[in-house]
Amino acid sequence: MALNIYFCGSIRGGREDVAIYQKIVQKLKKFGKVLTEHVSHAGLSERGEDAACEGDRAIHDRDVEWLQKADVIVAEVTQPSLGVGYELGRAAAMHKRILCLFRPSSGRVLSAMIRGAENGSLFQVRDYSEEQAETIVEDYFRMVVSST
Ligand code: 6IA
Repeated sequence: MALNIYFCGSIRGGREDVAIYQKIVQKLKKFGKVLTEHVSHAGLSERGEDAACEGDRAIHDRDVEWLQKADVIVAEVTQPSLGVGYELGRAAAMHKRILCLFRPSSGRVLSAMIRGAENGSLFQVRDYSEEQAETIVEDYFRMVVSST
């Protein structure tokens, strides 16, 4: 059975990394159904001029339902986002399998609440460079598939 994959990336936190989100989501689709492909859509702006007419409560409730349904959560955490941090906290409380991807080349330092949640098993954090994005996803999912 195909894995349900929940991809997290910044929306209102800023869309600077959307091209990388796209690259990651394309790769994730090889390993399962990506429930949140819209997060990687270039047309989705942080201000929402592309007119999402659903309210914030509907977005929140649907996303929490998808988190519950997800087998694996993959989050690009370089661009700080309250929503992504919240999703990761909820997912960790649900004992989901989580992979966080961070690019040190951004010059940022990852939140201790994400870096410090790494436990070598369900919650993993990988530093990567843009060129490594696809390989890192591939290596991770090979490990997940072989352990399930
Ligand atoms: O705080 P942020 O907006 O950066 O949170 C981004 C995260 O929250 C993403 O990983 C999404 O899964 C979730 N999220 C936030 N906003 C939305 C949304 N529409 N649709 C789906 N998931 C969302 C917001 C559109 C709005 C800009 C008009």
